[in-house]
Parts: sequence; C-alpha cells; structure tokens
Amino acid sequence: MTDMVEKLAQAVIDGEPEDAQALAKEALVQGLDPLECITNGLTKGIQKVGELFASGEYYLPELIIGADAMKDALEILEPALVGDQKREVVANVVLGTVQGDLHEIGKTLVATMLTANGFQVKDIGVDQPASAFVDAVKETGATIVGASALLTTTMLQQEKLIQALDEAGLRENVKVMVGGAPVTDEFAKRIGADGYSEDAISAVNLAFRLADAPE
Ligand code: B1M
Repeated sequence: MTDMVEKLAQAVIDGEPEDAQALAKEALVQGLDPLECITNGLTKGIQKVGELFASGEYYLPELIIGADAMKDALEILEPALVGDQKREVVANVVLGTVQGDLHEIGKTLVATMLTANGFQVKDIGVDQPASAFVDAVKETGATIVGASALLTTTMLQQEKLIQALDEAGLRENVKVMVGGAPVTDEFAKRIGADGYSEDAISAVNLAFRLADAPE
C-alpha cells in the first residue's frame, strides 16, 4: 500500500474531512488509481472506524465524522472513475438503500461503478420503501433493481422489495441484486434475489451477468 493510500485511510479513522479531501486531490495529481485509493484507503479506514465503534472505543459522533471524511474524499475520487459515457447503455438500473437504513456510501459507490461501466442508473437514495423502488422501475423501465442494506434489521426489507415487485407484476421482467455488509449469498438465495455481490467491483460483474451482456 502506498503512503498516500495509508494516509487516506488514516484521515477517515481520525475523522478529518478536510485532510481527506486534500489527500484525495493530491492522490489524483500524483496519478494514483482512484479505485485503489477508495478500496485500499478510504474503505479500509471506514471499516476500522466501524470496528472501533463496535468495540465501544468510538461513539456516534466519530462514526458520523469518519463517514463525512470518506464522503468528502469520494467527491474528488468518484468523478475520476467515470469511464467512457459514449458507449451504448448496457441496461437500466434502479438502485437504492432500503427503508429504515441511512447508509449511503456503499450504495453510491456501486452506482458510480455501474455508471462508469455503461449502465444507466437511477439512484433513488436512502431509506426507500419497496414502493419507491417499484415506482422507479415503472418510470424508467429498468431491468435490474439493486438494493443495499447495512443493518441486520433492514436487510429484511430486501425480501419485502422482491415481494412488492412480484405483487406489482414486475418480477418476471426485473432482476434483483442485493448487497451490503450483513448480506450474504445464502441470504440472497433464501429471499429469492437473482444475485448478491460483496463489493462494488463484483456488483458490476454481477450486473453484466444479469443483463446478459458481455463485460
Ligand atoms: Co452505521 N452501522 N449505523 N453508520 N456504519 C454499521 C453498518 C455497523 C456494522 C457498525 C458497527 O457496529 N460495527 C452497525 C450495524 C450493526 C448491525 O446491524 N449488525 C451500524 C450501526 C449500529 C448504526 C446505527 C444503528 C448507530 C446508532 O445510531 N447507534 C445507525 C443506524 C442509522 C440507520 O441507518 N437507520 C448508524 C449510522 C451510521 C452513520 C449515519 C453515522 C454512518 C453512515 C453515513 C452515510 O452513509 N452517509 C455509518 C457508518 C459510516 C457505518 C460504517 C462504519 C461504515 C459503512 C460504510 O459506509 N462502509 C459501518 C461499519 C461497516 O460496514 N464495517 C456501520 C463503506 C462502504 C464502501 O462499504 O457500505 O459495506 P459498504 O458497501 C460495500 C459493500 O457492502 C457492497 O459494495 C460496497 C462498496 O464496496 N455493497 C453492495 C453495498 N451495497 C451494495 C448493493 C449491491 C451490491 C453490493 O447491489 C445492489
């Protein structure tokens, strides 16, 4: 890991949004790979914040400021991920974080990576009820729906979403992909999702498979 990538992780752990943003700018000037900065820098940092929170060393304010540091750095790094926008749209995707869940960073990263790889993404945001996903599918004609959940309590909403798509008569035309820290492949299969992925990179591979398109 480069010095810069380690510093990015540390800025998130220390909860220093300004430093994180300045380091992200510097990393791009130095020609570092933005994806490497995100996956081995910022994400490692926020995972450490989560561990410190779980062990009682950090409290909610540290969790919030750590997330702010990550988001501010992502503001700089994510645009650098966006690829060739001129390519044909691979598929339309509706993506959101489920009801009761405010975690947005991972969902937004998945949206950015999908967009960078030619998918047209409607990001409906966080804390979204199943009906909002259904409405967005009707509005966009999306063939893939992605639901993110970061809490063991909210992952059950992913199952509700599948039921809602079914009730709306849309399930046959729409593939459902799920993700988020507590979600597993086994859980995804149990609730009848079409696929699970553990990070943003594998989410792109999964979406290509679900769209039945060449990567
Ligand atoms: Co929260 N939080 N949080 N939190 N938070 C966790 C999830 C937790 C594991 C921390 C811990 O205790 N160790 C814990 C959940 C425990 C559990 O349910 N088992 C927790 C808790 C308890 C809470 C609160 C209840 C705390 C409280 O209020 N007492 C509260 C709940 C609020 C709510 O949602 N209703 C809360 C609040 C928050 C903040 C708002 C302060 C903040 C989020 C800020 C924001 O998003 N704007 C926050 C944060 C930052 C975290 C941790 C530390 C980091 C999450 C994150 O952004 N990770 C998290 C600990 C952890 O995850 N290790 C934690 C970085 C991101 C890049 O990764 O989101 O996993 P991730 O996304 C990955 C993959 O999961 C995957 O790809 C992404 C990119 O690689 N992926 C998908 C995600 N979605 C996908 C969808 C796909 C495919 C892949 O297809 C559709």
